Amino acid sequence: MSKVKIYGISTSKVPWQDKPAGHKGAPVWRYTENPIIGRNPAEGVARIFNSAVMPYGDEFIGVFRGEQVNGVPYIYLGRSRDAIHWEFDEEKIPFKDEEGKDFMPVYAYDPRLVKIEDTYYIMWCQDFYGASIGMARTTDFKTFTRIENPFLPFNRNAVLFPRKVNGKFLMLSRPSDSGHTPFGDIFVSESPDMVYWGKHRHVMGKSSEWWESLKIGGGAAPVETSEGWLLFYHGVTGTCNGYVYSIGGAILDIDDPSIVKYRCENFLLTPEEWYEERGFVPNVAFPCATMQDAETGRIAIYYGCADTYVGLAFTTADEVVDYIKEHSVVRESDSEIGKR
Ligand code: BMA
Repeated sequence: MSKVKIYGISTSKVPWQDKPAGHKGAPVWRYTENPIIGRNPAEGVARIFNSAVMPYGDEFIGVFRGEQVNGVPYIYLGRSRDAIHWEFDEEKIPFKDEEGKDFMPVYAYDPRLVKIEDTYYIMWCQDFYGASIGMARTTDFKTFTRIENPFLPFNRNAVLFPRKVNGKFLMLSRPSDSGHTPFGDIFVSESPDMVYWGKHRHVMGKSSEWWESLKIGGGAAPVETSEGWLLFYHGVTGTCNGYVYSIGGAILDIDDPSIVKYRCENFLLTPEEWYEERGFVPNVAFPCATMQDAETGRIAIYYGCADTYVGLAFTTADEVVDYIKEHSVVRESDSEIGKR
């Protein structure tokens, strides 16, 4: 029985392996059969990574970043019985506009998937006269209706909260530039209707810790717990040979998530395995989803590896919350309401 309570979508079928004996550092450990999705996973798709999954009926469903062989990223639907072995649709997700006409983005990458009430929302990065956030909704994973782009360019790494807070939809995002963005803080915005977004607040910025000293960005949808919103995000450092992406953890105030209650100064996972260090873009661990079981507190983290593979890592709500709290360093710009 988990001491830290998990609310929201929960599945007892969450993939799981026990923590290996002798595991050191943060209480996040990798699936021994990683990566779970290898190269050339579908016809015309060279690599799948940075993807989001969730339970659906008795099985699992996901939105996957598929890098086509021509280099253009798109989103593909995938299904699984065990949340480890995935089968992908041959065609890209067929987005429509509100009138039901085809409305495909020019490109689409880094999708997140969030269910609020009876509707599933997909958000991703796309071209809106520059990199920005695209969004669509579905209730059946057959019809996908694009809704208004929430923000002006340039912006990336948007992820909705899985329920309304104080009657409003909330979404994290990371304002950026048109390139590989050498800066970036996480902000939260609210909306009454998923069309108009405002009341933007700063959530948290980069830190002086090496692994997140350049920029940070939202990752998996925040998990509601009895301690606050548990956020797995990415932190980036710059080296002479490129960026390194690690997974970080923080806990946001449940009623005002612009306030960071705890923020772990240590990374939870940093590229160390061959599939994280070697690939199209080396040294990338990029979390986009979690699945959890409220009863046991088990959490499975899905993360993109080296812009080439999908990896799976495990933790428990009790262990990761304790670790984040024990190693928490919260700066003034994190703990304030984020309005200037
Ligand atoms: C970011 C995004 C991610 C990618 C990362 C590392 O800017 O494009 O999709 O995983 O760079 O290349």
